[in-house]
Amino acid sequence: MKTLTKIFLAMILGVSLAHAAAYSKDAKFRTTQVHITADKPLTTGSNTFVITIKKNGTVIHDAKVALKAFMPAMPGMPAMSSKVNATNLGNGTYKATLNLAMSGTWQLHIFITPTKGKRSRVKTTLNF
Ligand SMILES: [Cu+2]
Repeated sequence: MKTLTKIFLAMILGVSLAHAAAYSKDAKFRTTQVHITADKPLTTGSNTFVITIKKNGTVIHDAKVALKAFMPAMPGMPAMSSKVNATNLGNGTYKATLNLAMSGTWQLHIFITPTKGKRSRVKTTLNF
């Protein structure tokens, strides 16, 4: 009976996970809002993010976007960083893959350069 309940719960969980991003986070700086998602839970190594960018509630669909993740040096560990240019998927969404060499807290900076107007930088963290 207990085993059956577990299997049933696992099935429900599996179905709901299939319909939602495994990872999601929101961050903002002034009027610039970013919504970050990943299909898989954050892990050591390669992580692919899809980011939606809005300014004053309107999507920014024509920006150059770069992501930088870094971790300062710690005792016994050198500073680590990973920087990439994101691919524009259209409709205000951008995709980028970062290499996160170890688990812990990473600082994430998202650099947004629109074709017109000011550049902006949104800062947040990634924890896993
Ligand atoms: Cu570290």
